[in-house]
Amino acid sequence: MGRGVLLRYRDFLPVTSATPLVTLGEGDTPLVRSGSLERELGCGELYFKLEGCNPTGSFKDRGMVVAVAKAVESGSSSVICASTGNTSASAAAYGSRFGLGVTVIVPKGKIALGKLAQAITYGAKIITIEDNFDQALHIVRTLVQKYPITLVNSINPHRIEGQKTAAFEIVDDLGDAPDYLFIPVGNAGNITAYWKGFVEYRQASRASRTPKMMGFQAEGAAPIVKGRIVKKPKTLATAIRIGNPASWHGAVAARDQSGGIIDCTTDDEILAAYKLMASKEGIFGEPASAASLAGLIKMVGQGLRLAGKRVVCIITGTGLKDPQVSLRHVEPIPQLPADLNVIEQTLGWN
Ligand code: AN7
Repeated sequence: MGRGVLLRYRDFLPVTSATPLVTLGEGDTPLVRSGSLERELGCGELYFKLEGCNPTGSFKDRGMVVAVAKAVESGSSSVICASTGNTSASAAAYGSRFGLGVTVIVPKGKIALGKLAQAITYGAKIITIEDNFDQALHIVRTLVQKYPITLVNSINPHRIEGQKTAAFEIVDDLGDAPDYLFIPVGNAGNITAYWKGFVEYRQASRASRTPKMMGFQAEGAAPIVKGRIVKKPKTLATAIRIGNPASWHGAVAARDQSGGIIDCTTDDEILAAYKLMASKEGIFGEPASAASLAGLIKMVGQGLRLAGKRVVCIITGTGLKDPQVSLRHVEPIPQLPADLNVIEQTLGWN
């Protein structure tokens, strides 16, 4: 507990005697069994993996700790990333922890408030651009050609290495791989990483099988589903507002090798799952995270039979990151004087 992924899974990671084993306590996140949705959806067993419990509130910390440790090991003094928000928060945190300079480039107005607050407070140098994530990543790729600075987006293979540890944890917790894994897809690094983790654990005989990988994009940002780049991606799930995923091929390989699918859900389906997960299970994930549950609901609606099956939904980030989505979609909240009678009347309790 609290050892961090570098120490816990060092045998499966690019850890050498020169790698600093620093941690903020990432990994070891809860795998929580569903209280009610499992029955409603007819799953044998349904679990949520709460990646929002990582130190900066998203799964990015698993990969960032490895990428930043390797950057330090190689003598780098600064890192850079493009981000829809969570990668920048994580890079800023681990960069400050390891004493590195951090620069982040994010799309203006399209990153959730909590994520921006994190990057600011951790002390990163922040640039916003009047364009989307894909363009920010293009700029970052160009900058690292010109300056001695380490790129820590998931095209850095150390990020994928760290993120695959979430698959290890699921197998360690369940005793084997699940039948199905539902996961949001944006830049597609995470689905690529999970698949790598499940395959490596099977090869190491820690698991007897691998799950079907069920990836879900947002309908307005679904390049892999459509088979072409989306120039102007649109979705309220800003974390996955990505039109040209860097790990496109990794996602397709995960889908095809596992016998899974990559599909999309509408923003309305994402919002419904976002509310359902909170109101029925007590789990507050961010909108992008709800794409996994929205995808599961969609598949069950289309006739996927999950009786007797073990299903895991990855909840990639905490809902606290993006309170504005919640507040925008709420009924008006009564504002009353501090008067017991009026409050009782409004509650309908008298
Ligand atoms: C909560 O932070 O791309 O498919 O720049 O923040 O591995 O990209 C975030 C992605 C899912 C999609 N859920 O994962 C970024 C960024 C949440 C996320 C994804 C993201 P990938």
